[in-house]
Amino acid sequence: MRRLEAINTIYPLLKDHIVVTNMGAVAVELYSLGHRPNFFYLEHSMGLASSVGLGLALCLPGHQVTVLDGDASVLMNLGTLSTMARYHPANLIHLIFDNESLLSVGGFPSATSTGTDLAGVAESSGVEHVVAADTIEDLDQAFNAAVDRDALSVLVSKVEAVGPASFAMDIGLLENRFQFGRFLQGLNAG
Ligand SMILES: Cc1ncc(C[n+]2csc(CCOP(=O)(O)OP(=O)(O)O)c2C)c(N)n1
Ligand SMILES: [Mg+2]
Repeated sequence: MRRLEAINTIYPLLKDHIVVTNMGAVAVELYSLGHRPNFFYLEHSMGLASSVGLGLALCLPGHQVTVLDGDASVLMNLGTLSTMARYHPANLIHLIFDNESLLSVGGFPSATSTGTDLAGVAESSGVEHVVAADTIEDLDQAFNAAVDRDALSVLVSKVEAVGPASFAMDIGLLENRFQFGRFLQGLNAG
């Protein structure tokens, strides 16, 4: 499965979520499907999209938060899974796209290419609902179930190591930061 196709499948639901993405390819791909003020592309801070998403989910329990992450980024912050399991916010979905590669910096193999099983790590970390969904149909079903579940879900999807042709995004880092911040402030005011 291609990640762009996978994101496109869940995009109608993402439109209503607070979404935090990993940097690089996944950010560009979500952006290419249509930017929204509730989308935050966490640039540079590799491994921390899930930590930002966890913080937002805990602070905004009335809103669904979805993190779109990458295998190598999760691998360099594995403690995020045990912290998530410990606080298990019911409104958090952590979707990890595992292309077995550090694709956005040239395509070096990550440890999932040599056997590390991120779904297994999430389960061993204490996350109750972990689903491996490697086809569009399975991801569609797993993501919808996660939204309906009202419990922390970690989804791991194997995807092809294919990214966008260009990494250019017509939104500045600071523009995204301020727009997203105002969106969150609006939620609090409402
Ligand atoms: C702390 C840190 N180290 C390295 C980088 C450079 N870097 C940016 S994206 C990336 C690879 C991310 O891999 P993955 O999370 O699997 O996502 P993919 O690119 O495969 O979609 C790296 C090494 C960075 N931004 N920050
Ligand atoms: Mg990767």
